[in-house]
Amino acid sequence: MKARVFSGVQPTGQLHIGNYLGALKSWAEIQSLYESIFCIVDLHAVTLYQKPDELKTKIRETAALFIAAGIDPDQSSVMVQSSIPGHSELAWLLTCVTPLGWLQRMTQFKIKADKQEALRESIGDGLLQYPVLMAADILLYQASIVPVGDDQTQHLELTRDIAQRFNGLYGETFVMPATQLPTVGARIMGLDDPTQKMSKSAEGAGHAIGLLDDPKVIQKKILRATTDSQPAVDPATMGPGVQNLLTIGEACDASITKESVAGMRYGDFKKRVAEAVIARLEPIQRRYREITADPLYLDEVLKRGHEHVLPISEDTLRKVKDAMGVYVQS
Ligand code: AQP
Repeated sequence: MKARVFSGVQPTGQLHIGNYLGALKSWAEIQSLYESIFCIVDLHAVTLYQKPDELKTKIRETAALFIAAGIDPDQSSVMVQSSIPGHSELAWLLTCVTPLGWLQRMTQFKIKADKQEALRESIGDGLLQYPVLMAADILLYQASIVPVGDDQTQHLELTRDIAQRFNGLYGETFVMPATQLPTVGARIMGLDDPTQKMSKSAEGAGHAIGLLDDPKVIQKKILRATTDSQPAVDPATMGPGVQNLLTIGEACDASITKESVAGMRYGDFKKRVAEAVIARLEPIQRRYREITADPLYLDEVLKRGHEHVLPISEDTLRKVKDAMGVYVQS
């Protein structure tokens, strides 16, 4: 039997090159080796307010981008988190074994809670509980491999801690999942500020390269990306902005290396990186347009994904409930 892989993306904002290089690209590369489940995590998206109609559109757009980026629905299950009730049910059961202190220590919680406080908004409980829901997503399918960008490493450690605690309290129930980071592109930084992770929720038109950005827009964003005061690429002393562009370039085109760009003036280097990104995204954008031209195809893919994963989720929940002693309907 093949080991199982699970990973997900929130259907919020514009999917960007960081999501592609940190997650989707490696999913497509490894999917034939494992039994893969790729999920549109809409329950995570609503930890912050989303306009309902926009969220509905984004769920479909995200699913279409998964397929356009190379996820093959004949090989992998593409499904929507809220379509499987087990995600929220298991999240509650795991909440009951998770100490509050573990959640309050999560870096992403601290950053997002600070942001909400700065906006004088009260901090939603969902923001705190988010990592337990993520643990439930993974443990529900007994996934042993979770390919993510490195911003999720801490949440994965928490998932293992929760699984270990549950197994310790109630007996061996969950498979222990391992993180799998891509070798290049595990953390792509913002083009406007290379000290910040590229993120869908960040503001600023020049922050991220959207997977559906027009080639002219991509070129403009890269040409304007923050670098440093040096005139040309010096691999020994390059700052975080140049390093980030190099990482993006290397991950999009293997002929771009530290050695091949050494000494290039920044203008030429940026043009080279822009060319590589545009060439890498062109077939994805073309395929995306084909997929979205046929809404029935997407419905069918999501239905198939749902049907494949539902029995796995029901099996785990039955085991968890039985282990905890809560009522299992026969
Ligand atoms: N910058 C990144 N570099 C590499 N990988 C990344 N991922 C996200 N950003 C980068 C990986 O993409 C997958 C989906 O993550 P997400 O849906 O949480 O995307 P996001 O861009 O982080 O979205 P948000 O809404 O803006 O979230 P916050 O504000 O939390 O950053 C994951 O595998 C992630 O590692």
